[in-house]
Amino acid sequence: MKLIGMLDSPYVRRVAICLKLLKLDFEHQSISVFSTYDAFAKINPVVKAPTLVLDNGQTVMDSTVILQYVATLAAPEHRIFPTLAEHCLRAARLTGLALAACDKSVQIVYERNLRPAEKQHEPWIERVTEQLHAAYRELEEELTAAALPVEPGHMGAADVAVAVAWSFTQMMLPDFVSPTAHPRLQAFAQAAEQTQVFLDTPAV
Ligand SMILES: N[C@@H](CCC(=O)N[C@@H](CS)C(=O)NCC(=O)O)C(=O)O
Repeated sequence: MKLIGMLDSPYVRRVAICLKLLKLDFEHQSISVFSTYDAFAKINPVVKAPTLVLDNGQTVMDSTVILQYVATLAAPEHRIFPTLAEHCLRAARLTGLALAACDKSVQIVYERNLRPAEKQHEPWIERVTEQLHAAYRELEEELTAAALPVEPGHMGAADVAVAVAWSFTQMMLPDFVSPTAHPRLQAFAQAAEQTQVFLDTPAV
């Protein structure tokens, strides 16, 4: 199978890292939804990254949907989703908050980079920025309540989502969310970024 999309997308990166945690073989093609729109559209006319192309030619999109599917292909000893209800609830909260943080960060980046300056709508950016801060505030509380693992064999899709989201926001919007106000997120993401699977899957 092939994973299509650039690793500077947090959605593509979380899928790439999880595929490696699941020990599944895949080919990664760094095709951009912007600079190589036409090439992307030939693979998936909806032009959404990530797109997974299966060996039978079918395509699947949306990082969460892709992960749900690929998790079923892995050997039982390689798990990225918990099975116990209380662990599932925590993973669901972490993932929802991390993906909201990604969505809000992406909205700000698109607003800044894709719209002409005179068409930027400040109240919208303010609203999205508040939502971004709320997501990271809640994530910091979650990590204060209980730390997240970075050890191989213990990291799940939710942990990957949190680390990838934080790194993405810090990379794309360095002034927006203070690392010192979120010490646990900062420390966790830094530790995750030092693990082999993250080092092998750089955002740039
Ligand atoms: N909910 C989706 C979001 C994916 C997404 O928005 N990807 C961006 C790249 S970071 C994209 O495809 N942008 C092009 C577009 O939406 O037209 C997921 O989790 O995969």
